[in-house]
Amino acid sequence: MITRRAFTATTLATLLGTRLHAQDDANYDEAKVPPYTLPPLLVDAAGRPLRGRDDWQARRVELLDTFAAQMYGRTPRGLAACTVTAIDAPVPVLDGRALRQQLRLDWVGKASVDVLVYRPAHGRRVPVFVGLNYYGNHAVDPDPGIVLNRRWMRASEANGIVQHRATERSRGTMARRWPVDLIIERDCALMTAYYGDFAPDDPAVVRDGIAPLADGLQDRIPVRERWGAIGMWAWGLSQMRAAATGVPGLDASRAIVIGHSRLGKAALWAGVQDEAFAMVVSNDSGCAGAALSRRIYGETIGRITSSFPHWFCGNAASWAGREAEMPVDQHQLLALVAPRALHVASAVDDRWADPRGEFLATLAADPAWRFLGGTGLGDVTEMPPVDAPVGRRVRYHVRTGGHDINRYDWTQYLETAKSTLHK
Ligand code: GTR
Repeated sequence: MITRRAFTATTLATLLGTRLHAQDDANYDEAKVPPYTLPPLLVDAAGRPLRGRDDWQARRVELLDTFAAQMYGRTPRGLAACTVTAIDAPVPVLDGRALRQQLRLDWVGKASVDVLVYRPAHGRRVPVFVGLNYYGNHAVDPDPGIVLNRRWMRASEANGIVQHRATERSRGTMARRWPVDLIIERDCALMTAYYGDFAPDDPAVVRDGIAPLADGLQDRIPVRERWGAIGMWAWGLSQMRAAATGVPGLDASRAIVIGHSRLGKAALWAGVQDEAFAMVVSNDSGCAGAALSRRIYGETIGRITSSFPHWFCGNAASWAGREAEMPVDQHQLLALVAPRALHVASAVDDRWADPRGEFLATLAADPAWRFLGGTGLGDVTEMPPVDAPVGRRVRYHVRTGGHDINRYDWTQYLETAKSTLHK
């Protein structure tokens, strides 16, 4: 017999013989968000108020350590550096306004990653967006000169993936997410690589990227604190930033790490660990990204760690259903970007990623910018309406539409880059 309490949406669906989409069976009711108290931002682990920059630096180290041990895993020390070689000479594109070039990051005999670079043809050094892509560099633009990535990919009919491999039909299929013309027009550059080159996104194949580089370096890291795919993608983003140093026309001191969704989580984790990133962009990163875990709205720690165990360290799953007891929440991750520039964005229909939870985390992180003597969100206290970005060194917008990254989002990121990084 089904009691009233056990009568959930899932049982209803089972009785009706229908299958619910996994994301339908989640809390989307603001009235059901439990009362919660966020871990305070400007106190140390013992609860003492921070007094100045030195205290913040010490607290920063503690917070990074907690996020590593409990969520993303520890980035192994001593990972080998790569060699960077040019696959081709710069090719003029966009009617000569830009140059397109491909580089190879090589850990000889162990791993390699192809990086696609677009930069303004004028050659002066400009800020560079560093971001991973989902279906290979060849999906970013239909240009037949871009190397077709033949590595393992997640199944996707729309992206021309056949038996987990890209085909000629895959070219340009993700172009709408990469408005190269706009990036160039706003005097910025782009560096992108296929995320699966660093860590293929499936537990069965996740080791087929750079994971073997960590062999022998993790003996002193407790098994449950060892990194997962988000950690590897984040490390990859830092490797790309480092490679930007040697590329003409790219200003590696003004590198912006950017990512959408799971790659937004990776961009945040890269941006907080690697302070050489001058700006951090989280696009619809949601649970374990910019959204507060304690709200239990949309995706939860329990859901994400059971669907995607390979993204996290072993300890992460132990917080399933115990969000209120977690030693940290995501506002503290965002705060680790301070005093650098941060842009967090949501999409109003992307309820799975909890847009309000992303805004509230940004608002709760903002005191870190003020504490360090800068201006983050400014006088913002309420979530803005759709398509009305707010903030200064910390900016936030919620866009019309669903889970995606589009030209509107990029327009906002380019604006943040212009107001915070352009000389
Ligand atoms: C979903 C996942 C989200 C987000 C998203 C994506 O299935 O639950 O956390 O990462 O995938 O990456 O598009």
